[in-house]
Amino acid sequence: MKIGITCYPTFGGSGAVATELGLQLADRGHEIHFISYAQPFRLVHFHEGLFFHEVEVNRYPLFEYPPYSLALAVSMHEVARRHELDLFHVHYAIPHATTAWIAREMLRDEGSDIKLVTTLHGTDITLIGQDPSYWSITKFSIERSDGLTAVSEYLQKVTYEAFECAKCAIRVIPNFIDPAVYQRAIYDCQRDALAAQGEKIVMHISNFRKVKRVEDVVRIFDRIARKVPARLVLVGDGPERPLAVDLAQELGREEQVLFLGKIESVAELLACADLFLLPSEEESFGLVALEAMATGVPVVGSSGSGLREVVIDGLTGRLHPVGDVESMAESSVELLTDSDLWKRVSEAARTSAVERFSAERIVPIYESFYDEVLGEGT
Ligand code: GMT
Repeated sequence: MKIGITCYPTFGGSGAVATELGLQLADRGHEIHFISYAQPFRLVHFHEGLFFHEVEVNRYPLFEYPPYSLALAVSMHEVARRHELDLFHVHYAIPHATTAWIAREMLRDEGSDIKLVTTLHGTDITLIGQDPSYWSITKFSIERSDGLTAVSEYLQKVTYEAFECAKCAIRVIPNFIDPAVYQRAIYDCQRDALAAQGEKIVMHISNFRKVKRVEDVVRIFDRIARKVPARLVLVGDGPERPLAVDLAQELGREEQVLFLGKIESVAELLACADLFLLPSEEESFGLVALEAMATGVPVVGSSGSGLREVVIDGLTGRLHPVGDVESMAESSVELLTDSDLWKRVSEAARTSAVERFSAERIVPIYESFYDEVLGEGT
C-alpha cells in the first residue's frame, strides 16, 4: 500500500506515534510518504520505503497568517498524484483532517479514489477541537473521513459526546511502542550525571502545557523529597516551565530539580528513572507513561481519563484523582522505599506494556483497518 502520513513533526505524542507507525509500515513493505512542514522529530535516519516531503509556505507580506493548511493541502494533492497514493493517514484532526479532505476532493475531481483515515489523539478533541474557532470544521472533517480511529476508548467516548458524531464509526486502535527500543538493559544509564549516590530519580516528560499540571509534579516531588533522598528530572519544554522553576525555588527544591529541556531519545533517560509522574488534567492515552512502563518504570498519575487504559492501577503503577498530590506522593514514597514492591511493579509494567501495546500487536490492526477502508465502496 502507498500511504501519505501527515502529523505535527514537533515534540508530542501524536507526532511520535505517526512517525513510529510510518517506520513500522515501511518495514512491512508499504511505501510511506510523510508530508509536513518539517522532518518528524523521531525520523532521524534514512529508512527504505519511506520518504519525506517538506511543505513550502510562501510568506507573502500580505499574509498576517500564512495559510499553512492550504499549502499542506496542495502538497498532499501533489504527492498523492505523483506517487499514486492509496490512502492519506493523518494524525491530529486539526487541521490535518480538513487539509486531507480538501486534497481528496481535488483528487476525486481528477478521477482518484484515494481514501482518508484520521487518527484522533487527544487535545484535538478534548481541548482545542471544542473551541468555538474550530468545533464546526473539526466535526465536518472527522465526519467526512473514510476511516476514523481514536487512541483510547476514553477519547472515542468524548468524541461522540462532544461532536454528536452522527456518521462516525470510531475504531479504537491504541498507541504502541517498540519493546526493543524501550528496555532498561540496553542503555548504560549515567545515573551519577543526574543524581547523587543513593538518590532516587523521579522523572516527568512532557511539552509543559497547562494540561500536564507540571506544578503538581513539583509539589508531589517536594513531598517525596521530605521522606526519600531523591532528584526530580524534568524533560521537555513549554509554556508552564517558568512556573515550575519558580515553584521549585519557592519550595526550596531548586538544587534537587533538574530541567533538561527537550531531549529526542527519551528511552535512554527513562532507563535511569525509578519513578515516572504524569498527573495531567486529562490524557487521552499517555504515550510517555507507556514508554516508561515498557522501560520498567512504575507510573504514578491521574485517574479519570485515558491514562487508566494504559496504567493498571495497583499493578503497573498508581492512579489518583487529578490534583490529589498528597495521595500521589504517598504512592510514590511507597514505591520508592519498598524494593520488593518496586520490583514487582516494574516487572508488571514491562510485561503489561509489551503484551498489550507492542508494535507487533498493534501495527497489523492498522493494516487491516486500511484494508477495510480501501475495500469499502468497491
Ligand atoms: O500530550 C500532548 O499534549 C501532546 C498530544 C499530541 O497531540 O501529541 O498528545 C496527545 O496524543 C498522544 C498520542 O496519542 C497521547 O498519548 C496523549 O495522551 C495526548 N495528550 C492529551 O490527551 C493531553
